[in-house]
Amino acid sequence: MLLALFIGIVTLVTTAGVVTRRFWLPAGINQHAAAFDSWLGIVIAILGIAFLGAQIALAWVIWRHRDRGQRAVYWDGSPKFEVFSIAIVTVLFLGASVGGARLWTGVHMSDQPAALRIEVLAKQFAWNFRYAGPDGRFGRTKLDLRNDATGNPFGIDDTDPVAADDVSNAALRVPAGQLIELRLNAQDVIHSFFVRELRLKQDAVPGMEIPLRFIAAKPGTYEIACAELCGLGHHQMRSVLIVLPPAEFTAWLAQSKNP
Ligand SMILES: [Cu+2]
Repeated sequence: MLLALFIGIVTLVTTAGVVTRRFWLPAGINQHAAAFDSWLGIVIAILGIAFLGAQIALAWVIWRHRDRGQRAVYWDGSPKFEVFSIAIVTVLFLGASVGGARLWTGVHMSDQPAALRIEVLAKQFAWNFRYAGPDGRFGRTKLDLRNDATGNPFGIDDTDPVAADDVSNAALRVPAGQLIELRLNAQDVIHSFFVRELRLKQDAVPGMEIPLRFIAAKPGTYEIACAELCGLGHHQMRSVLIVLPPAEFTAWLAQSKNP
């Protein structure tokens, strides 16, 4: 009886939190985020109805068959009902993935040329970002030059003239309203680049260079979190995405130099 009441209360609080948007993501900062939110809203509404139905049924069964001193009975279940529920779940899951696929491919598979490419190096437990500088070309790097103590996490080779204007930074600065392409790489284990306001999450895998494209329309500072449990210091692995008006970004890039 008490258990049925408890389930009812937890269900109500959870549902109310989502319906009133108290448990929700922070406001998005681009078109993708808006499209993602409306799709997420549909999926959450469908799942929410299923969740409510299942929890109410559970509470009802617990209350209806509570111990009143009667003999326990055993029920074999109903194959028809099971097949029916599996069919419904299958349709919902396939529908959700087909419906969401367009949104996903729009972000990840577009062949529009990016205005700016930035290399991202994830490692235990920090993020580093590398810009090609005003010449638009990334210079040579060497693994044995990688050194955090000297401020050169990418191992940029200063003897290469192309590398002279390369910029590496622990924060990610991007110009607002332009298509950015990150090239994600990991030095040690799998990490995951996650910015809630962009509604984007992508693993960074050692030995792979994974592209991730986005446009950040609204200037501001947003948290970058590592979304893959990557070791003891995982909770400290964060940085910031700073979205700047394009002119400010160009000025920042021009005055920053390879350390
Ligand atoms: Cu990590």
